[in-house]
Amino acid sequence: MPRKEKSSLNLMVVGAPGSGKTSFLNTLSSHLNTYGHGITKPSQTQSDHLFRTTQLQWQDNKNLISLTLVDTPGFTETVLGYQAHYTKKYLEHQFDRVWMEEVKLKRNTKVQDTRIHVCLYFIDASITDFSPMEILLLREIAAHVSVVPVLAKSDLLSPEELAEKKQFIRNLLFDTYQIPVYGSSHIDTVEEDIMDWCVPDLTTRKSTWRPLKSYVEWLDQQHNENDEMEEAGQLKDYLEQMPFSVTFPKSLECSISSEEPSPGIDYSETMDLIQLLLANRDSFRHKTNAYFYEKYRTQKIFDERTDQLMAVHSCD
Ligand SMILES: Nc1nc2c(ncn2[C@@H]2O[C@H](COP(=O)(O)OP(=O)(O)OP(=O)(O)O)[C@@H](O)[C@H]2O)c(=O)[nH]1
Ligand SMILES: [Mg+2]
Repeated sequence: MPRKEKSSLNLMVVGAPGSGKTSFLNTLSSHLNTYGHGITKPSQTQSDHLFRTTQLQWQDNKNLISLTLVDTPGFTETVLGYQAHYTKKYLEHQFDRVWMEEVKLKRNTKVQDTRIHVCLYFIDASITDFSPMEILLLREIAAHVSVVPVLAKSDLLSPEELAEKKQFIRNLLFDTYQIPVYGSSHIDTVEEDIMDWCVPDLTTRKSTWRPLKSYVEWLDQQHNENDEMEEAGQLKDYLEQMPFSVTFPKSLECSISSEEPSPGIDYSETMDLIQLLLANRDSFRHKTNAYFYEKYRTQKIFDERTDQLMAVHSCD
């Protein structure tokens, strides 16, 4: 029998209180249970102050996937600054664990990677703007991990409202606040050879910020001119669809939801999102290692050298 390929994905959910973060993680687990060949390892849950971690293993015909799901509580506006601080600390702590292993003389190559590879940011369907604190939180997270925005409880919107809301959120993220979420045209290049489809400037890899409309047009042009630019086509499709709308699947809606869903709502985007997460798990992991961790590590070395130099100068 061929050996199964092993891979992993560490996923965190953050966002508005009561926006369905925990429900989505439950939907994801039950989807894997139903459509995979079962969750092979009983899930293990650990809780600390803010972060609730569940580990599961899932397998399909070819793959054995370890999933770590990190749930966080939604916060009201008054404590968003606190949430931004602790979320950043949490993400950096996972980087430090890898760093501490790297500087050991004898490294343990089997140590588990606890760095978060992707963060789903839940945006309430009633959003009219991001508050300054929410922008701070989003920027902190997006500096450490690929952030995939999602529109929560989309069943409460009509199809027209949904399309309008998605366009509104895309404009807020890309054009008004320029938040470097997953797929945006921004990247601080710290390494020349970062290769994956979410790296924006596929030909020159410069650090640029393009307004969404012209960026999508540019991707389309790249894709049409060069058949090999399949990534550009995928990225364009993603940018046109994001934020994915998330809703209970039909089977769960009546038993769990306390609110009335709109009739005839399409649940496929929840499944599209799950597919995106699973299909791009290697790319998310790669970006965490080659970009976010590398950026953190470079800064850490720089800070340590600066401290050493300051100490030498203060002794003179
Ligand atoms: N209509 C509708 N209701 C939902 C959906 N997802 C969750 N809910 C309901 O919304 C409420 C909150 O859901 P949770 O999953 O606990 O939300 P949360 O974001 O984890 O909440 P906090 O952890 O308190 O921030 C529950 O009553 C759910 O049944 C959805 O997609 N549609
Ligand atoms: Mg919750």
